Amino acid sequence: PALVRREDYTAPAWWVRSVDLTFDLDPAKTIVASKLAIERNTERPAEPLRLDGEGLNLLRVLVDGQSVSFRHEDGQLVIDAPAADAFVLEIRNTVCPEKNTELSGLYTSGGGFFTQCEAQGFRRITYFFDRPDVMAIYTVTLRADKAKYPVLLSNGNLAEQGSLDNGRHFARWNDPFPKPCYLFALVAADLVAREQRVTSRAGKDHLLQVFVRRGDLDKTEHAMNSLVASLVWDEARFKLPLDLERFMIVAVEDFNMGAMENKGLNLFNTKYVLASPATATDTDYSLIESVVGHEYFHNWTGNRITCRDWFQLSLKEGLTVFRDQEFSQDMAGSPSARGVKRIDDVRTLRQIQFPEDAGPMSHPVRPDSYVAIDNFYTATVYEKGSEVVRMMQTLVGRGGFERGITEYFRRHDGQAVTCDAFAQSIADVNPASPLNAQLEAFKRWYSQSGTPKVTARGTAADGTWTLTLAQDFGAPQGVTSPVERQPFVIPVRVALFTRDGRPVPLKLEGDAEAAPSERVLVLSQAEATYRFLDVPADVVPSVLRDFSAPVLLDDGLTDADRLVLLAHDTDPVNRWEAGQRLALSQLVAAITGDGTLALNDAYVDAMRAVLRDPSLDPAFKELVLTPPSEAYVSEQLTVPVDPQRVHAVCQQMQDQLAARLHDDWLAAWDANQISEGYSPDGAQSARRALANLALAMLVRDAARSGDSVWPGKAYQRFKDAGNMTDRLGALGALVGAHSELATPALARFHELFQNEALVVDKWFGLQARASEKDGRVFAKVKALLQHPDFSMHNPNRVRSLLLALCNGNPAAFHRPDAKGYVFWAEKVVELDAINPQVASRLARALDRWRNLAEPYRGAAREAIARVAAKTDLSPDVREVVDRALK
Ligand code: B3K
Ligand code: ZN
Repeated sequence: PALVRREDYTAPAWWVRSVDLTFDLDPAKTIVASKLAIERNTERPAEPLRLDGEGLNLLRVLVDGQSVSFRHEDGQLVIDAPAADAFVLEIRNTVCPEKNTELSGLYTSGGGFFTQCEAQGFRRITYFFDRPDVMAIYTVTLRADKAKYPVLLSNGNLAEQGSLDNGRHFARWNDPFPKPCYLFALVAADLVAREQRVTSRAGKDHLLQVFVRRGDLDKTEHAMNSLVASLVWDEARFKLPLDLERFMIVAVEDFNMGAMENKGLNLFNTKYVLASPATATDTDYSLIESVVGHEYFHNWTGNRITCRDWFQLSLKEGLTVFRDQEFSQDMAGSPSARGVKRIDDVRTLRQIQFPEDAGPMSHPVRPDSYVAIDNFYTATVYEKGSEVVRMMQTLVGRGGFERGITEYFRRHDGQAVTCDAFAQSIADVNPASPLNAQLEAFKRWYSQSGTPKVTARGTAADGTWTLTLAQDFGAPQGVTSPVERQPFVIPVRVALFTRDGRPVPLKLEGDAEAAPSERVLVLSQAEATYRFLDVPADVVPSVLRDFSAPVLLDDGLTDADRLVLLAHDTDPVNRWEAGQRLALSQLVAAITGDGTLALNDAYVDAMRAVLRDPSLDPAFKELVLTPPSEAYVSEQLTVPVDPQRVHAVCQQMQDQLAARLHDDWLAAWDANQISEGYSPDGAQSARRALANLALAMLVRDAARSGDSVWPGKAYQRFKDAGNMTDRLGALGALVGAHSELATPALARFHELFQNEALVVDKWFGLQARASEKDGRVFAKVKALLQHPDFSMHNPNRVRSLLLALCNGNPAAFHRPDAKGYVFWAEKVVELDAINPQVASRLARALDRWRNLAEPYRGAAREAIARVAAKTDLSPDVREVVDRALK
């Protein structure tokens, strides 16, 4: 398959002004009639008309009502010499939605019709210029059997509906806003809707609808509340109102990703819509809030202003992730709840994006090339892209950033633009900011891949504290860059504390005034030195507070320093990080040493102090008391990774925390019981999170000591729980400790929830992620593949079993006998024939094979090579395995 390059971008030779689509929907054979008003782009040299199409059955092509000669070339429909500079092109073709297992284009799910067009699904519906910079006004008519498909939806506003012969009916929709075809959507299904009318600040009325299958209506309240909150927030924070009379969300069970921001008609994976206390966890509730927010925010950042080409994907994704993160923080409210959300985001970034950027799929936030664009919906484009936007906000201030957003819309509303255009808007309205002064250098965050490493060293002498910051901006291993790499512009938030925890005012030499507690330094050279005046002799620096830049930090602190920060830092991120680093250094020492761990007393005492501190948010305690994951630990090693050894040492850590803090876990469990009715709010979910961790620790410790009280209590809790968070927490505690009661509990859980698809996913997922012991988990997953509820055709199921094992359970997957890799290779190939996008995600489970120790490394390489040797791989999987082997 061919490589597409950013530098090859050219503007389209033709524009489409309007699109009129008519669908005669039938699962086996849907007829698509398309009428396009086309105009030559007079700024381009004359070129043939080339329309993208994939797997279509073409019936006819007319130009201004006349037949025209055309040919097929490289999967495109080519009309060599259209007679005029403006004409109407009519195309009629058929597609077969029920055979569309890729879930891209028009497909069936649960007896209804749904679409997914981003990035290149529209070409699987009809011939078109399938590129985001061709924007048109759409009119869509849907015709279908009325009894089977009572609800007919498309983008925009409903213009007309009525009955037709033979029990069929129709609906016509108009979308007043020009859009690229990737934002097109249709739905035809038997659905019901929760509806709510809202009035915006500007006084406009809107109808909000959440469509779900009959029977799921009682699970839509939270999604609707989240939608209303999103609307209110975007108007308040960024002055961005809803621009349509009607805004619809539709839940669908078979969906390749989380959700899709089609104009006025968002399609959602059921996982990010449906919630009831009995079926959804607190985490599900907060994910729903953030995904509903994310898709809603796309209406401006993505839809009103879209991407010029797919290399600019982060223009909409990085920015929209930033917006949803800010939204969730604002919804969380208290400073500590905001901190907890930030820690979550930082953890995701470091756990997923950092390894991605150090492995074979490393790419800049604005990639330079791709084979399959769907492979670039990555943590780099999304999460690192969001960090890049966050750094801009840090450099221009919150108010300056809001002004920048306003300017961005003033300049580019209705256009398809680049990442550069966004950065320019923010910088231009903040002339005095460091972003403006160093814009070109700042934009290296878009063009240079890899995670820079920052070293911070402080020394004190004569009342002056000198901080030297240095950055290593060299290429990550294995990355060759076409241009010479240059330093990044890195905002570094710094504070200083005395050893008894008092913040020290920061008077930077040259500053008129001292900053009372924190100063943002902007490192833009390879190295810089900063002198702070009037600083007491013995201070502990807190560097990169709030994770002010997506970098690896070497702060050179001692354990004693970290204990000070863990006890006193006023920044939740660095306070948490101090604890993580204390854990990490012990884990790494044991892994690279003789494989045995004995937690030091200072660390255990510090963890006890956190657990007992009545002033701390229970959610924060839960984060601090959760040691770094095996995947994260593995990434920190400078020796080849033996996943079994990492697992063994991490297990020792958990066992020792369970044993040595036994009484404190007991106290935490007791202190965090909730007697009021269930609410997914932050305060309650914080307490449940800590209580569930305490329960898991108590059950784990009981397994060691042979005591049966806590497993019994967990089983009781599992049976009686009034909500899914507590039920799953108790079940997880039993499964995680390999308790004998896990088996009956799992059976009971399945029986209770067998008709709740999203809960069945949890049931698969819990078993696939369970802590490995003697190969049991791996064997169980293989057995579960035969379970009647498992299907390779449903992406949620595949994620809950296969991705959970291969991506989420290193010790079960990386086996010395290589069976995990053999299994992986088989499943990648099997899945690729069904759904390349999902297969390609699974293919990435071995991205980091080069870091493995033998015998894992050789066996992993062999498995990748086995997949790569197949000649009929999709471009998606082909790109991933070829890059892995390169
Ligand atoms: N924009 C979509 C992702 C589309 C993925 C295509 N493979 C959802 C989102 O980011 O909001
Ligand atoms: Zn998005």
